[in-house]
Amino acid sequence: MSGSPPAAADDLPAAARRVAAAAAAAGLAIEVRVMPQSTRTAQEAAAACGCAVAQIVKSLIFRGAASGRPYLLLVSGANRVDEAKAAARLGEALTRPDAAYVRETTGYAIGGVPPLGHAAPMTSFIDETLLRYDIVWAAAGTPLAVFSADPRALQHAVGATIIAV
Ligand code: 5CA
Repeated sequence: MSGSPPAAADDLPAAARRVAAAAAAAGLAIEVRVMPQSTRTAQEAAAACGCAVAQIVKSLIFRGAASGRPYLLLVSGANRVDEAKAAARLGEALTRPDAAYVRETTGYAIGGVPPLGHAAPMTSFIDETLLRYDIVWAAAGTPLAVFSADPRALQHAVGATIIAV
């Protein structure tokens, strides 16, 4: 694995500290790594982490078309969400929100949105293909920060329902 050694908690950006605290509160022990190169996209994160793109957890926010409420979909970096299929599973049509909505509902900017530690809890789902891996990597609050986890432990910590995307 490339990248910097784990940063001491005090050295982490505030957003990354929020993610680490939320993970700890949910019983998930993580070490946040602040990488020297961008992890803004799944491809960049895979290159920085030295893993397959499929092992990158994209934390995608969708907006319920009727309810206006946010949904979190944790999706493998190798997969795209079939919105019609997801809508059928979630029980309402979905729209792709703008960056402001993502920041409002999660508390993080796009490119750093983590799978947990959001401004408010939201209904969450996880792509079943992520569960095939021993280790997956997710954003830790900033476009340079990541953490690794056992996908099953991450699923439990988030309280995500397993779906096929
Ligand atoms: N740090 C990486 C790897 S974990 C990461 O956050 N990847 S991501 O896929 O979860 O976040 C990028 C996603 O944000 C894109 O896939 C896209 O769905 C969304 N996005 C990018 N730009 C915009 C935008 N302008 N408005 C709304 N959503 C956007």
